Amino acid sequence: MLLKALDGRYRDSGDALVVDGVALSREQLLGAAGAVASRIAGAPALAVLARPTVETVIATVAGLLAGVPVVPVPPDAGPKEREHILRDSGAPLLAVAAADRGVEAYGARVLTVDPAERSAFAGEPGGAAAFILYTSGTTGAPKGVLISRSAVAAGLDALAGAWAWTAEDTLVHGLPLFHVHGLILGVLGPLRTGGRLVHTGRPTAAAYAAAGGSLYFGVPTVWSRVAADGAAAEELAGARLLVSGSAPLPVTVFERLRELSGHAPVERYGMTETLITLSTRADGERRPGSVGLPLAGVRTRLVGEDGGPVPHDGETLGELQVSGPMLSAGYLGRPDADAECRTADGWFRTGDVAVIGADGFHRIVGRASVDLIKSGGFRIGAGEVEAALRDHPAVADAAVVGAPDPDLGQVVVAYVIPAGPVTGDQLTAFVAERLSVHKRPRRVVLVDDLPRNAMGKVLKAELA
Ligand code: MLC
Ligand code: AMP
Repeated sequence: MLLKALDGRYRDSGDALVVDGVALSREQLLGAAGAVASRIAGAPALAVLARPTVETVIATVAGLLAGVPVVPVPPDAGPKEREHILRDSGAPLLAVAAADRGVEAYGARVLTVDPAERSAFAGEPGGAAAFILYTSGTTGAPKGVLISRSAVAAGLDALAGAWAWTAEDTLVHGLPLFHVHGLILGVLGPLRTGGRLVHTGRPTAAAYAAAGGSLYFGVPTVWSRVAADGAAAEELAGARLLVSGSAPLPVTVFERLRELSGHAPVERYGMTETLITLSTRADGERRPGSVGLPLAGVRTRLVGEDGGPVPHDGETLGELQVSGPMLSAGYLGRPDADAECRTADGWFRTGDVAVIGADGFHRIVGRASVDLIKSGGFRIGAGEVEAALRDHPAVADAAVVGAPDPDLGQVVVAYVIPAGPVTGDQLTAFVAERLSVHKRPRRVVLVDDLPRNAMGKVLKAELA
């Protein structure tokens, strides 16, 4: 069983989870998810408007019970992005909470999730894909990553091993429920290990401090805000393990957390396409700036620009390639994109530049492409934001880069050649309305021209 916590042994042991203040026991979760599962059985996919609510958790579990791939839709996705996800995934159903039943579903049928419903689902889970998760590439619209049930199981079990994660743990986080971090690790993790989940609605320092958990997840922006709020960080002294991931954790934040909470955070590395592949361990060294060792079943290698192997000497940079049982099954309907990131011998090219030490510890140095930006732990493709900006009638051309930022790691900055009167704030609002709000440029610079090479390609390194 994928979600061990929902089988007979655990069912009656109190609240399984609390999401933004709403509690559900395992019985309630299984009953409500069973009712949804009966209604969706046989569908090719189930889109879920993934607000941080118990309805999102119920719909996700329903998809897993019925063997229908779940397609989380970011709740703040503007019309352009939402329509793309619904049409590209082919999901005929969109699960929502009652408050959202009037939402535009672009041809999908809206299905309202009722947490009070109870029904046993007797069917057997069918298809192999558990999730189709949309994520940005360097260009174009987001692609759907096919994540199998077996990848989820292997990925979660490997993390449970590394972090000594058991049914005794209460996991606390407030991350969005439409990505690997918040949804697969943060919701299915506790349902697989049998532990409890407290989702705080938003990942604020105050909410983390008040939650009293044993295991805490955050992206570096969250940990940086916790560390800046000394009293909140001190409240976490009673926890067992603080885990950071989705972007590089600054060494200063690592050290500050250790000083205030007494815990050296565990840092782990992954991607939507691979789930988590590297981590420091609960029972091992937690080295600032390092994402540790391969998880169970994972192999890694570094490849140089000439395609040859790179020595594991802690100094020489190479592209990180990974293999393991938690890797995705490819991009939905995009064999071309898939072929680009898999090698002939079956390894996944992460696009991240790393070094590996003689002791096997990995350090992520950065991304090979300037066109993938990480802001607050969200992955943002420069090409998608540029395309949205070019849809504005007063934009002649645009180039988008990530600039360093102490809070968000990187911020989206747009260099725009105007074709008419327009302000930066108008362009920011324009992008925020069409795409997910976090993809909006936080700074817009109006320019007469963009630096280009002889081929006419914008020199982004000069802009960044
Ligand atoms: C602001 N808002 C606007 C707006 N400007 N709305 C419309 N138009 C505008 N111009 C609103 C937003 O909707 C939101 O409202 C509010 O302002 C705050 O938004 P924000 O400024 O974007 O939030 P911020 O504080 O910057 O968020 C920081 C953060 C967030 C850390 C909370 O970045 C976050 O949740 N990050 C987690 C990303 C994550 O989980 N990544 C995992 C990827 S998986 P409202 O209504 O919402 O308050 C992965 C694999 C792995 O990477 O390894 O884990
Ligand atoms: P996403 O697909 O949103 O999961 O983003 C994956 C990318 O996030 C990776 O390719 C890395 O660039 C980055 N990433 C994830 N975890 C870490 C980490 N611990 N340190 C540095 N970068 C990370």
